[in-house]
Amino acid sequence: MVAVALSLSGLLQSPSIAAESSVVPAGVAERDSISARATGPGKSWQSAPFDFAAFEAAFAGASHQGPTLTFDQFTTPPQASYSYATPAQPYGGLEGAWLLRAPARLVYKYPAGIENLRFSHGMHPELIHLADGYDLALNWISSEGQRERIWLKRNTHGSSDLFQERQNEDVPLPRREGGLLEFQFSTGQNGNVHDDLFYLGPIEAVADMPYLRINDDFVFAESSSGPSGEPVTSPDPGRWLMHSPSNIHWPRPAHLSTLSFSFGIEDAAYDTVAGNRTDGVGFVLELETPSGEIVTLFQRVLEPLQNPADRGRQTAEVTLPADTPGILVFRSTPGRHGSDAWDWAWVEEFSGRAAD
Ligand SMILES: [Ca+2]
Ligand SMILES: [Ca+2]
Repeated sequence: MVAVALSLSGLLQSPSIAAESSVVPAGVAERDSISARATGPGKSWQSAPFDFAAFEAAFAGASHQGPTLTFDQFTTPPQASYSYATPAQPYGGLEGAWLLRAPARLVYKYPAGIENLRFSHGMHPELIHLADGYDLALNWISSEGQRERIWLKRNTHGSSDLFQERQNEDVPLPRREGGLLEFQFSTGQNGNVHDDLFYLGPIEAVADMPYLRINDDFVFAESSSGPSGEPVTSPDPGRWLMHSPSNIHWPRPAHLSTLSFSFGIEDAAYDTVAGNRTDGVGFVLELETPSGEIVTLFQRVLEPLQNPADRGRQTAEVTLPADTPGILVFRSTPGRHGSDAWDWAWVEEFSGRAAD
């Protein structure tokens, strides 16, 4: 007699049992329609579809843990984390990675403006000869609940010589305002959850454009330009080189009420022993309104060679006019004496406060 268990985990005691799943483009099982099927001589059985709603409801009140999504010096934990059979737990084999079992979901706030997402995943090394693999999809979920597939990978024996290795991904993210980013793991080509123990993380978000931060939101510049016309560069997280003349352009966020930042000139720019003699750098923040009017919000010239008070890190906090749309422009200029020699300026940590 063939014993048939109706739970997915029970069915998996038999290697002859596969799961039946609906197929969406590229063959990944939809998360609400996985069911298991058993066949024997002249007979077959099929379980009820896997009840993801009940599965996720069982996590009510639980803390949702998993790999953090890192951007520069900022980290974001998952808003929700669902892993079959056991909760996500840190993986000792790779710093920043967590172990999960398919089916699994991890949900983060969608990192608007992020250009690429880099992350690692892979089968637990002790199970690579036992498991048949898993599928991983990245989805955007709109605030209305619409789901759009961004990327898909089938990590299955035969799909890649790299199956047994750590998978290092670099996925371009489409620009989306708001919504959620979902990592969706399903049980793979044959729908078999047996030994589907894998890891995910660390997850790193990448964007080159300067940003300003308003609480947990990042607003990325539309454009920037350094002295040679190339976009400004960032030697350290949150810091941008503003050798004169440079500029950064942002669309003015409607709810932005104040903007603070730090700025300065490298010590080496006025190292007279080395022969370096900057004649000063101007720093300007302007708002260009749709009618073409330029509203100067902040202006300061630093002449550190002559004025010790102008050396080192300076800070500013600027109040923006309410209800005035436009383009925010931060600029560095050659200063009062007009030379751009040794004008090694920088700016960092644009931090905004939203109107109440
Ligand atoms: Ca599998
Ligand atoms: Ca100068």
